[in-house]
Amino acid sequence: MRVHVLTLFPEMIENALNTSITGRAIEKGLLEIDAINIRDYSHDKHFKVDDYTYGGGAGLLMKAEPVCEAYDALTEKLGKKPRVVFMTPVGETFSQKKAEELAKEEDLTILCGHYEGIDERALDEIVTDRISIGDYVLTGGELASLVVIDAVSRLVPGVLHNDISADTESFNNGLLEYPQFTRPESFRGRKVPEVLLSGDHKKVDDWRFQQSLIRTARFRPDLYIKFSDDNEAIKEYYNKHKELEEEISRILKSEV
Ligand code: 6GU
Repeated sequence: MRVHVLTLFPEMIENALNTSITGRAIEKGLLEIDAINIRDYSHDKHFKVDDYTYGGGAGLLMKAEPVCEAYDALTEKLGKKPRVVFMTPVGETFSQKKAEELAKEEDLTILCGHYEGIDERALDEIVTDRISIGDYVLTGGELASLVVIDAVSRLVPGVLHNDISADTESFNNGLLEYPQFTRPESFRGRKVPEVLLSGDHKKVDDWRFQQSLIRTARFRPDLYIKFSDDNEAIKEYYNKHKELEEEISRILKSEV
């Protein structure tokens, strides 16, 4: 997968992604990061890329020409027009589902704004998707784009060590992940749950499933309700595990 990032801070993108799992994916040729400096497309002899906003107001806005010309140079080089994601708090909230959708693209372009944003006409010209990473405001789109690129690249085949780890994790079945433990067996008096030492895989799987239900109910009741609503399998499961059903009801009523 190739990710083309249009930004005023290309080193911020490169430095972050050359590390750890994404760094190894780049080395292995599974992921290519093409950070394009919008400033290289400035018309100005001082390489200016921003200006005051029409109608007044504080702050500077990124100009349309350098953004669109950086994009034009990219489409010409690629010989096609890839999807362009604009990172903005005025966008749909990023999700695992959106990451899965973007991971199918061979070429993905991500546009990062800075200052007060980008001239709307540049966005109208090139943007296909607007993504926010949550309800708070960042100084620019770069950090947000790194979140998206990280989430997308771990879904590219071969990027993670084994394909199992991509689908047993939080959100894959709509529940949060169960707690995990490694050596030592006892740490500061805290013991690893006995069942995990039993070697009984069926019991381990069942314990993990129950922990996922409990944690989802506690930390993300919204997700728990989405999961359990109209879910015949879980209703049947609770018929056989009345104590668990009661524990979860108490959690949802915030009695624990
Ligand atoms: Cl994508 N950009 C900025 N500047 N702030 C944000 C954001 C994006 N998502 C949440 N806050």
